[in-house]
Amino acid sequence: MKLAIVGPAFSGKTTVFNALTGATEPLSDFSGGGQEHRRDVAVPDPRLDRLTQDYQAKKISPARVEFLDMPAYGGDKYFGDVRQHEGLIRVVRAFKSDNVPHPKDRTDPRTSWRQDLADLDADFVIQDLAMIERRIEKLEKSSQKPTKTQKEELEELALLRRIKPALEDGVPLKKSVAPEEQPKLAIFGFLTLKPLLTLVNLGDDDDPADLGLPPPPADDATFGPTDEVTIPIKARLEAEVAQLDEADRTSFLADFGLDEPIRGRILRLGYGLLGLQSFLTAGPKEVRAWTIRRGASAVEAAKAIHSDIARGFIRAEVVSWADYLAHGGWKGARDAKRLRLEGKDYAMQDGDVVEFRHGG
Ligand SMILES: Nc1nc2c(ncn2[C@@H]2O[C@H](COP(=O)(O)OP(=O)(O)O)[C@@H](O)[C@H]2O)c(=O)[nH]1
Ligand SMILES: [Mg+2]
Repeated sequence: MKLAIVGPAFSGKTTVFNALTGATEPLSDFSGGGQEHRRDVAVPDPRLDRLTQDYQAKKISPARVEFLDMPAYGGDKYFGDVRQHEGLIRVVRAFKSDNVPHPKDRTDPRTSWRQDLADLDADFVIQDLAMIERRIEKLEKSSQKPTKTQKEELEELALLRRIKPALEDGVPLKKSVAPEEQPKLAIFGFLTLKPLLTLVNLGDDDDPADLGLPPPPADDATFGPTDEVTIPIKARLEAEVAQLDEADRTSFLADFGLDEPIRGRILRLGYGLLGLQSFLTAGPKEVRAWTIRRGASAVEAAKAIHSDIARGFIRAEVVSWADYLAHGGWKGARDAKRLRLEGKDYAMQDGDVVEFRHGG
């Protein structure tokens, strides 16, 4: 999973990056666009800890997520780069500081974050519209000639003409295009179709309610790719938290009324927004979490491990995570007849513990 951090200058993007990855990249000196940073992090997963213990595994391989802290906001190259990413984390500023300039001189944090978000929404719409217009223009010319691809070109042209008006009204494609039609548009990398998580960056002592933020969602696991989620973050605090060791972390968080570092939460939300889930494999050599689409079949899951396993697929032996816990592990679940033999088409569930049988 790859997530790009985007937003206006000095909103706290690099601070968020440091909070999410534990890096200590230098913050903006306000002279310009800033650097690009990239870092991979392990997705914390208590299920893996349990498996490691049960199997006395030598190696633990968590799922990984890559974060990219994008430099200066704006310009064709910037938006071209953003298009390459599977999901976006937007950061807008709601902290008050006389030392940190606002690129549009918006000084009241209670209102500025909403204006900044509205600007970002509008920019994304404009970028997507420009892309559609360029493509329509090109197709109008080329689809006149009878060629092998003429039929597809005409279909694409019709589709683009159909989705354009809503965008002209400022409606993101995620809202105007039916979910089952959205995959057809994947090749364009439209910005308003991207899974989106918005972080409103508060000062250390701010209360989200004072800034008009909606109460945080109760269950992070319920979100999917068509949802848009906005949550508060105290990025500067969280970046400090990321530098503490386990013992200090808990008391530091408690002092600020927080119950866990925000990284875990953002990863959970990211998984949901990108429509992803994990399944688990376990043995004495290695326990491992694998990332797949929600709704992926058993044979797709097998392919995530190795194409040979998918090719020679015989069956999947599956214990759900709930059964694994309820029966004290794989063997207990098997003795209680909770081990299931599933075929290629079985729809994988988050946390399934799996052994694939394959031949050849
Ligand atoms: N008070 C306060 N300042 C912050 C917070 N987050 C970032 N800043 C400050 O804002 C400035 C810009 O932060 P940076 O992460 O470099 O922003 P970027 O340009 O979006 O990458 C730095 O001086 C930070 O110390 C925050 O949560 N509270
Ligand atoms: Mg930066």
